[in-house]
Amino acid sequence: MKFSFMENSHPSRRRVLRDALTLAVAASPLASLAKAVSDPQEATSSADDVTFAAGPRPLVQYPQKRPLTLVTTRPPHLETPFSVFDQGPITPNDAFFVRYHLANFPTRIDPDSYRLTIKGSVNTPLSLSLAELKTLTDPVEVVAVNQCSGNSRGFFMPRVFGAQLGNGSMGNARWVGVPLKAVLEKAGVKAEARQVTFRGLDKPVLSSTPEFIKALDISHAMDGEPMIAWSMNGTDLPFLNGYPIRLVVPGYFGTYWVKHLSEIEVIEQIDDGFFMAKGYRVPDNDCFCVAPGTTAAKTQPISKLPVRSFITSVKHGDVLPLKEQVVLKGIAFDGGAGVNKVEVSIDGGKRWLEAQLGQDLGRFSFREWTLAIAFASKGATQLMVRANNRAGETQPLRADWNPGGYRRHVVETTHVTVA
Ligand SMILES: Nc1nc2c(c(=O)[nH]1)N[C@H]1C(S)=C(S)[C@@H](COP(=O)(O)O)O[C@H]1N2
Ligand SMILES: [Mo]
Repeated sequence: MKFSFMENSHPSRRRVLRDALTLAVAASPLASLAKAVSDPQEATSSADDVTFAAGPRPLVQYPQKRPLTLVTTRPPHLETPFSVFDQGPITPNDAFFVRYHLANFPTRIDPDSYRLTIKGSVNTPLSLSLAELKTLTDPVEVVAVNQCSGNSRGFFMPRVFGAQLGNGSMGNARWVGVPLKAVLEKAGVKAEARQVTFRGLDKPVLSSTPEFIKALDISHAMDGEPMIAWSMNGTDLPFLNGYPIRLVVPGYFGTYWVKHLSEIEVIEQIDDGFFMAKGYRVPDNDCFCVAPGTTAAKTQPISKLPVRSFITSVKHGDVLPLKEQVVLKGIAFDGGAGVNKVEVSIDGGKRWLEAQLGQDLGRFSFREWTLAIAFASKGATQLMVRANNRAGETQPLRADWNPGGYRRHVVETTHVTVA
């Protein structure tokens, strides 16, 4: 059966939904901030217009968040309304997307008694308070994109299982914390170490559901880039983005960015937990892709963000003026090589024009781009945008396919009319 939010338009159904959301935050110290979900009838008209079979999606409001696009309620998966990405290269905390796997996520955390445990193949197991963590070494800062592996999954053709995400499961923020390396060095990693695993405070509801545990190779964990962050855009992490501390893995998909980080374990084998060995894997080949409808013989854990770009100033169906200057604007990003060129086509891909790049906030950040154009003729046309990075990578004109619906990075096309 096709799920439609309109099914909730019956008053009693509507109340059930609203109560379920209120319940999720009722136990939280943030409860006073919680707003019930807006009327789904009303919300459908204001939500992002995603052309999914499921229809337009409603907006919901959670603590510390402005209304965000609802994907699922239990556990919460909320997307950033796409218009936010046109308002600057940094995604505001209250607009930042939210993704959880397990319904039993924390609603109350006491920073004074919070502990981060470091155990396993180390010389000195540690249990650090937040104060100890914050003073362990000089804090470091990075502007980095957190993008869900399944961002844009809803556009996969043929369609794939999993949450049908639009383009709003990504965000760019300034993170402050300590390098993971500093914490591991304090504990003293043993020579036999092969990987480091991370878990947060959220727990499965059923004991048969696997815990959310992610792993990085020891060389990556010790290379100075992954960090344990407590600050996002100059303030504490929002509760739903991992308060009080989360792992930040610049250049890597969001799945590794473990929230409410509570336990780090150094292990002497390759982690065989569900979320490394079964979930979040991509075909083990150059394009991380297979022919639609097939599966790969060999897979590997998803890792770095491919180069990607969007037009943010124009949306599908917009009408643009003839023979007048229009400044197109958007964002581009990659896994850390750094975006060095953005090209735009206003004629469906026949000719490509080089856009001007905006301020460089670092190689893991969104990079804004602009391009002044003028249309010479009337009628329907397609705007396209393609980014390149310093590693010589670019975006494909035809979408790659993989069964998980991961790492979409096809050249985006926006259908407009010139009149
Ligand atoms: N503790 C915990 N951390 C987690 C997850 C989770 O389910 N639990 N999901 C991961 C996934 S898949 C993504 S995309 C990011 C999303 O980060 P955000 O909710 O801050 O946007 O968190 C990651 N960290
Ligand atoms: Mo994700």
